[in-house]
Amino acid sequence: MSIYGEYLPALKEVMERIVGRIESFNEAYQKEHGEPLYEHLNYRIKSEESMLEKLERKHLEATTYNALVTLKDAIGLRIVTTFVDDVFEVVRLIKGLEFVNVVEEKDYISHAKENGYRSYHMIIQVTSHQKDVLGHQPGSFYVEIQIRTIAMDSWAALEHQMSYKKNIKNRELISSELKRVADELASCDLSMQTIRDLINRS
Ligand code: 0O2
Repeated sequence: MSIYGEYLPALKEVMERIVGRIESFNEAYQKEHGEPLYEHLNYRIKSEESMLEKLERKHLEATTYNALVTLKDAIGLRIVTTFVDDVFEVVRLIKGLEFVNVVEEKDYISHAKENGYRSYHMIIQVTSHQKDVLGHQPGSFYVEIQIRTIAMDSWAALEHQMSYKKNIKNRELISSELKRVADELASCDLSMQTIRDLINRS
């Protein structure tokens, strides 16, 4: 039996609904501005294995309720943009969707994590005509969305590799190098944005 119980079809439907709307506003943006709002969009339903691992890590019982309500990232989207301003435009557009209720926001771009991690995180609730785990119909399901630039995304992938490696040598040195690079990338992101603004204004 799946950790998602009978709700897997609903999760898929909710994911397709939000992804579809984000893809259509990207198309509309491209038509209007001649360039896309984001470079790519990845999405997934967290695998059974990862969900069970996370429940255990968080000392939570392996129940469908905990997988879908206590943890809120069974559905996850990552949107990667070229420019920093576009991250905030994506956030604005998502907030404007009529079937979306924003539950939590973490702006790790304005306030980077100590290790240098930068990204904009949102937890949203998406309404669906399907029944949810609380028995409500129409129901609602949580979706975690991470929005960041290409530079922030490549940094996070590299840092993720390190954090998952056990017995790594020179961890402190690597962490401080990662932090240094994160700050350099943030500075390049700002310069890229400034140059783009100059080009657009000229
Ligand atoms: P997984 O297995 O990747 O999904 P939580 O609510 O437990 O997910 P938290 O800290 O309350 O965690 O939420 P936060 O800070 O919004 O982080 C959620 C996710 O963002 C993480 O999922 C990572 O995918 C990513 N993330 C957050 N901080 C970092 C970081 O320092 N480096 C990298 N590479 N990614 C980060 P989890 O929790 O790892 O679970």
